[in-house]
Amino acid sequence: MWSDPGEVVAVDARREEFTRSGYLVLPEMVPRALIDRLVPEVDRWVDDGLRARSIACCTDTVQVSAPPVMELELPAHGALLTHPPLMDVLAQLIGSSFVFHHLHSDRHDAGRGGKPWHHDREPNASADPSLTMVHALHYLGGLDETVDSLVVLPGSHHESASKDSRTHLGTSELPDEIIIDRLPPGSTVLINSGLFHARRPAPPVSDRFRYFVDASYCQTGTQWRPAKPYWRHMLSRARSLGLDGGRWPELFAERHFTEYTQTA
Ligand SMILES: O=C(O)CCC(=O)C(=O)O
Repeated sequence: MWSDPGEVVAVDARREEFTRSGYLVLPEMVPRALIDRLVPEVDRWVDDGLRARSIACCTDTVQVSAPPVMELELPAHGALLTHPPLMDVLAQLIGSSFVFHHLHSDRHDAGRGGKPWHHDREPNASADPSLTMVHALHYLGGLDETVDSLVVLPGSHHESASKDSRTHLGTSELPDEIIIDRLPPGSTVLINSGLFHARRPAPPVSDRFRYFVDASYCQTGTQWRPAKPYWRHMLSRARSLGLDGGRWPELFAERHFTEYTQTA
């Protein structure tokens, strides 16, 4: 297949930058028409208690089966999960063989408080640090001074550190951090899941909602720890809904996961 040499150089540069810094900002990755379908789905997810039920299915000590509805069964969420431009960037960054890990959807109210410094990388069976897990953080309404910002610590994904090794720092300012607080609607920040990041609260002066959806994907080549006890059901529904569009044969394959174990 013919490739434009300029495009090859741009892709290489993007991959190198992502490997070095651990993040990549993709302004307006999500088109307006999809945002307009996603926002009412997020409202329903939160207001009808579906989000709370799905969390309870993961945290209750007596584990019930799957929740009545999962995020990926909401049609626009399913479309976002495999949005073709997003899939193409992921393939450029981590290669074309990757598996879906989880999808979360939420609506943040002003004054809810931030989320302390942490990373989200899950362990894999071979403890292979060279295999990459990526989180796509989607800001449906964008980011500005009225809502909480995202802060990242470039390069921190190269450390071997537990998820919560900086949690005691809260959302405080750290040397060399980058603040991401101005993004147009529909922007996505791709992070290496091992990158330390935090949600830093904005002053509670606005009542604007912050619409936030995140999806994560793992490079194949080992078995990853699943995020939810009903992970098999989740992958099976994604397959039966045909979310991969016939393009991504590994995306919902069970063989890339270990058994589920509950974390503390
Ligand atoms: O809300 C954000 O901008 C980041 C959220 C976050 O850190 C997470 O979901 O792990």
